[in-house]
Amino acid sequence: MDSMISPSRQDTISALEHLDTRLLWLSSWMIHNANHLRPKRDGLKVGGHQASCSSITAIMAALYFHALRPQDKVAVKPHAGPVLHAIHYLLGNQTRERMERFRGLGGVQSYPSRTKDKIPVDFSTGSVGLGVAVTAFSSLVQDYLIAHGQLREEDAGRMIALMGDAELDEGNIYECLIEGYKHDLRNCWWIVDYNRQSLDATTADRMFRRFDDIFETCGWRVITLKYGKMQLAAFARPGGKALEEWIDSCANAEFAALTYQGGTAWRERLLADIGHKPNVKALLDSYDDAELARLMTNLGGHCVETLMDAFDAAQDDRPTLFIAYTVKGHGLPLAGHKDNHSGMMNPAQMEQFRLSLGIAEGNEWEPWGALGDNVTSELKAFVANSPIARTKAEAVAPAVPVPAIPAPEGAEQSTQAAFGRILLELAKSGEELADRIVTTAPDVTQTTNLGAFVNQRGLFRRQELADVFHKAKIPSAQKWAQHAAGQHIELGIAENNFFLMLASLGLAAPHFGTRLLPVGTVYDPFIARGLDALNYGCYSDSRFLLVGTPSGLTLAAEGGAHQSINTPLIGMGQPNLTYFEPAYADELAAMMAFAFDHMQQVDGGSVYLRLTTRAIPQVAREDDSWREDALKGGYWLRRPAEGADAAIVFTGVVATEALAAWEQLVDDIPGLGLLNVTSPDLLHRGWSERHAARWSAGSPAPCHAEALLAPLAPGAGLVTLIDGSPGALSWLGGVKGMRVSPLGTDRFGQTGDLPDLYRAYRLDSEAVIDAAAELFLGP
Ligand SMILES: Cc1ncc(C[n+]2csc(CCOP(=O)(O)OP(=O)(O)O)c2C)c(N)n1
Ligand SMILES: [Mg+2]
Repeated sequence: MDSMISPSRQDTISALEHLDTRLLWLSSWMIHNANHLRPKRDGLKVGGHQASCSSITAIMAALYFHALRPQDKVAVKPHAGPVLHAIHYLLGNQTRERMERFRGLGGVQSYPSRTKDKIPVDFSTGSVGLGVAVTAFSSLVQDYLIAHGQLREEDAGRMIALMGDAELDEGNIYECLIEGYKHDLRNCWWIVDYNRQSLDATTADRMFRRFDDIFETCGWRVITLKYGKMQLAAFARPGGKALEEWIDSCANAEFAALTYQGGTAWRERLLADIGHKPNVKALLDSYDDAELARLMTNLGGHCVETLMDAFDAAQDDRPTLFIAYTVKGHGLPLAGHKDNHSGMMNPAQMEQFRLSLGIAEGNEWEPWGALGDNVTSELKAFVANSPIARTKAEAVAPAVPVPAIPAPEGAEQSTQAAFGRILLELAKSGEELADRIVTTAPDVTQTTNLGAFVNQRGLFRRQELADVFHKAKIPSAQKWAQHAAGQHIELGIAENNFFLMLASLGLAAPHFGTRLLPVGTVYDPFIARGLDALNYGCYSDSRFLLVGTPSGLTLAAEGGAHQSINTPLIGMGQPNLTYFEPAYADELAAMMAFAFDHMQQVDGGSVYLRLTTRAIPQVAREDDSWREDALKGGYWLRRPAEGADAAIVFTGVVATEALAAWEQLVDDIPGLGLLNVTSPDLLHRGWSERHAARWSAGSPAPCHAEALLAPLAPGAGLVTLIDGSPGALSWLGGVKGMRVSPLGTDRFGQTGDLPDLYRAYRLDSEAVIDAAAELFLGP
């Protein structure tokens, strides 16, 4: 039990109002300092969004210092980052030094960042829309953990998004709403800072009420906070009804413009429009110009009392959308101007603002500057006793042991089929790892070979759903029963949802202190559809195994729209994601064991496997010596002779063509090597890190690419071959100054069978032989 006596309602309101003002001041000052006071070295704009902060300070004061419980998690709209830091400054979690370095190296980040900021950030935000939708998926993850006995129901928190109204234009919001409804979403609040301004302009009036309809259709409760208490009091007075009707019918742009113009303009306009109605003039006359401006902008989202009551009244677990009406730039001279998104107070305006708050020069960073001893100590106590102050730091979840993963047997195998078999064997094993695997796919479970795992482990759903086909005894290879113990989360065909689901699952360890090992499959070309969400997950340092399959031109008959070309470059270019492309099933098994371990390492990350449905002859191994090098990015399938003049370098499924070409060429090019690059990504990273280390860490060791290429003669020739962008391998020539003839796909493919396509797009052994001839004999 809390020994503290709860503050009275009036004391709470008064404390929250003070905190609202502190947050407004500190966020404005942080941005002002970075733009106007801190010396500039590069002539570039620093930026920051005072207007975006100002419209949400009351909402954040009421949420953080009143409604939020220690187990709740919040995504803060990107441009309110400074408000979040100001909150943690008041809580004692943020330093003045870092706030002084807002948007500078090592300082407060522009947008809340889980990994780069030093304060607790539950969800990164930045790319609008994603930070909102991710809260719904995290709520689903929470339900999954409860159903699997990894989290107690009483520890369930609310997943909350504080969002800008323009985020409601992002398609990923609606994809997420639909998925949320299917999965019976709960414990989720989205609070819209409904300032009716985006970056460019004021937002469309026509959307009024439409959002309510859309969300209610998807099972949400919608609570609109349009008026503040001061407005409600005015509406209750004689003439007030007319004023309320006028506000309700006022267009967004008109309201914004009048807000910017201030009290005199409000009076003129109101008198002209409704001054003739009974009691209106007397009502307006009872406010001076400044009060009238305050009254007209006393919207629900600026009234801490209204916000507090609304939050207090929504204590069940229904997903709830709060539409909190606000003014962008509230309380600042920027208020209402349509261009205020990047607008900033000039030094004179900032000075005026400081004076209006009674903050002495030199005291700008004081957390409680100008409040007086009594108020300061009351506020300090209020903040210290707010539930958020009891939030614990994220725990480090215990690691799940990774067992040996044997390679599936078979003389001919595709990597995709091998993937399915490895998961099936894991599903049948009693390994703890298998219990922590959660699979997911955007409506491609069967075609990406997750089916066998799902048959074993079932689909996850909070409420049991029988498999109708199974019950009716209709033969089907796939069991589709859904229950709380299931381990596959089936998603509709929306790749953005898929990547956000993976991001949320992969954050289970830091968010909930217990590990999940998410495995998601997607058709390789459609990674592009969810690329920003993939990047979002990686930026948040979420940990998952992404399987892109089938991939490349090798998909053959399905044609150019389904054949992925540039995904190797995506895999190479994406930080926090290690890309592997196995040729053989035993490589895949090694990579999956690596992945499950890497996903749990402190300095680990996520892994991307690019697979294919083409079965190829497997190679006989003399020993396991290939394995270590394969996990570093490449190994010699046929070792070159010392001083050899050439090597064939390949990645993935075209191993067969590379091997055939090697067999034909080896007599003519003595000592010819055959290099299997299992991860262009790791090889390239190692190479660039080695160069960077030269400047930072003394004498760096040779990288793996250098070590691999060391036996070749200086100036040797390399023929590179990949079913994807040739750029994924052609850079290898730069490692030791070798000539390269790069083969790969650099045009959209078309339908056809493999011999035709490999011939037309130059992926067959003939192409390798021709390229080798060109290297040595000239064109
Ligand atoms: C995906 C994406 N597109 C564009 C932007 C650039 N951008 C930043 S804020 C913004 C509009 C924000 O408006 P709103 O969400 O209403 O926020 P507020 O008015 O509270 O600042 C845009 C377009 C972005 N951050 N992310
Ligand atoms: Mg807005």
